[in-house]
Amino acid sequence: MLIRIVKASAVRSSEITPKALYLDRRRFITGAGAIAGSLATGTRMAHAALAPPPGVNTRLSPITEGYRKLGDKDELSSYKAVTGYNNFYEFGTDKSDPAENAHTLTTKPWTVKVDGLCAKPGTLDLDDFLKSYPLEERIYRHRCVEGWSMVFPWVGFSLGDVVKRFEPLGSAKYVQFETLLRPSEMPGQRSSLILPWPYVEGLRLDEAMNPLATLAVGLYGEVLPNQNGAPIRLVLPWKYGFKSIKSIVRVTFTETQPKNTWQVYAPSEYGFYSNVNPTVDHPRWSQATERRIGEFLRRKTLMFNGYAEEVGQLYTGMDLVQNF
Ligand SMILES: Nc1nc2c(c(=O)[nH]1)N[C@H]1C(S)=C(S)[C@@H](COP(=O)(O)O)O[C@H]1N2
Ligand SMILES: [Mo]
Repeated sequence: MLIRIVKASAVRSSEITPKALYLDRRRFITGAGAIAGSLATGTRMAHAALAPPPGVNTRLSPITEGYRKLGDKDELSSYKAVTGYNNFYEFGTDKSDPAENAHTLTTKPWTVKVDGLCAKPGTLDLDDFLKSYPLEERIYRHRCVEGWSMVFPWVGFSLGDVVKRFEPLGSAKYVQFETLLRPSEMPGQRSSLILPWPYVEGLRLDEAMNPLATLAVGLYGEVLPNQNGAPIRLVLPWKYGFKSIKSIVRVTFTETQPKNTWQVYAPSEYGFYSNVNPTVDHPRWSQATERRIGEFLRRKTLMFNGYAEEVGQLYTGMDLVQNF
């Protein structure tokens, strides 16, 4: 089973955001690099209009304002869309399955094992571990390889700060991540036909150190809903969404390029780097455009999802077509 193309009719904008709210929304998230007061105010207003319903998930605090450079036409996707239209095959392959099924996942207690080529390996209790990382809100575009996208505020911190703490050895060139394997709570894992389990992903170490690379524990100011990868997941906004692995239980430093699930499953269709690139089509569909969830017309996909300035230097001299 391969990641499916989403039909434009699958989600109508009226299902995502009630029309009155949609029309009411102030759209001030503009201007490359603009982190001015007016922008902050605009973002807060947008949040007020799109905020999660009260009492759904625990509010996180304190949160400082992090990266939020967006384009003129980028508006926040609604909380309902962000938490109701998901890919998390451990809970089923339909977009609505994770929201329906992921409540069965126990996220406390949660431990993350760190091993491989590093000076400070160990097993961390997530609650303790989180205390040393101040939370930031980062607003990113999120582009799935299937051709749809969203924009929304994550809560988290830099992956690079975490990586440093484990002191990777000079021989460590890559880092691999692994999702929880718990078929009793993850119904999709009861079938090996869906994907090989557990889901794994990898990055080159310098990619992991890029300031955009985020470990997220929340979104829209709240604790991460299970369907979005609770209690901790990666967010790599310049790469196709499948690189942003959910519900992480293990981090391993390696010398050789680690496996990633979608590449193992279909090597002719999915690669290791998987940077968003409108000039390299998927063998079965174009990547030149995308559908922003909640919008009708498709928009152009941007090189590195619009983050070329921030991450382009990681790939100088590389053949971006060959290394899809
Ligand atoms: N463990 C795990 N991580 C995963 C996936 C998955 O099926 N299992 N799906 C990926 C894909 S294809 C995308 S697009 C994003 C979706 O994240 P979202 O549901 O929070 O939008 O998660 C990624 N991380
Ligand atoms: Mo995806």
